[in-house]
Amino acid sequence: MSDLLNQTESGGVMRLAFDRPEKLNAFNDEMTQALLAALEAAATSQARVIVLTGNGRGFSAGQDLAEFAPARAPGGGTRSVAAHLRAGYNRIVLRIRELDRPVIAQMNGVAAGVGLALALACDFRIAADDATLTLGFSKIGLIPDGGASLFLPLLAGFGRGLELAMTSERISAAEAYRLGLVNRVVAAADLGRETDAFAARLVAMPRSALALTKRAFNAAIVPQLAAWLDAEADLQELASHSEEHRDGVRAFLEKRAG
Ligand code: T3D
Repeated sequence: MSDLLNQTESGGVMRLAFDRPEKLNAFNDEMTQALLAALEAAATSQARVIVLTGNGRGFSAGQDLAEFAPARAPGGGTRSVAAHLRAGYNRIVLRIRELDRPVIAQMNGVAAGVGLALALACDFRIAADDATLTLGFSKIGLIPDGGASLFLPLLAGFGRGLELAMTSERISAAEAYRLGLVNRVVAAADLGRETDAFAARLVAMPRSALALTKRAFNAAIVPQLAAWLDAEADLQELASHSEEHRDGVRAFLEKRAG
């Protein structure tokens, strides 16, 4: 259990809330491992629906770039980005897809980087009308990871997906809905209530039918997910060795990012 992930359960719904609001719920290693452990425990829990959300004004701003930077600085260590992805985010994505019950991303605020990737890997996304989405990776010399290079074009189409990936344009919840990236957009004040109502509808459905439906969709649409996450991690490793990557992270931390 970690202070960075709040877990509650009621009415058959497990809610996991990222709790680093001052950093827009950017993932450090502690929060990543806490989420992974909670999702692993969810597989054998009584909960029939899992909700992921964030406390404060962010869903998640992705990888904590401050934690990331020292390890990538010249002489600052030998951290392999691919190994980091395989130990954390890739396992989380696989766990979300393999869970035999629906996982909903309740998008309360900005979702960026791998924070957005994890939301895209969920079964459903319900966004507050003031939430925003940005891939962000290209700004720091990276490629979309955490399965985003697969789920983004699946949901938004190849052309718009590629555009969002390459430009890192920050889009509104309404635009995300238009593109098919989120299932519904609700007034920010109603987000919790609307998510609860949707989750309750799922709880009332036959459990095995939902589990088998999810398995069928996975097998039909993302049968090679594990292999793709592995390949994506290798591409990210290549990207992470560039000067553009180091400069991009430095620019963000020095608040020079555009
Ligand atoms: O090894 C591996 O596994 C590699 C994997 C990488 C996966 C990734 O996720 S890479 C992408 C990482 N994320 C980003 O590049 C997004 C960075 N953040 C932003 O671009 C902006 O913060 C947002 C667009 C998300 C929100 O902008 P805004 O203006 O609403 O908020 P802000 O003022 O920028 O951020 C508020 C605070 O959160 C601020 O802290 P401060 O100055 O008040 O102390 C900011 O530094 C902090 N913050 C936001 N995002 C991150 C972060 N701190 C660390 N890491 C972050 N990603």
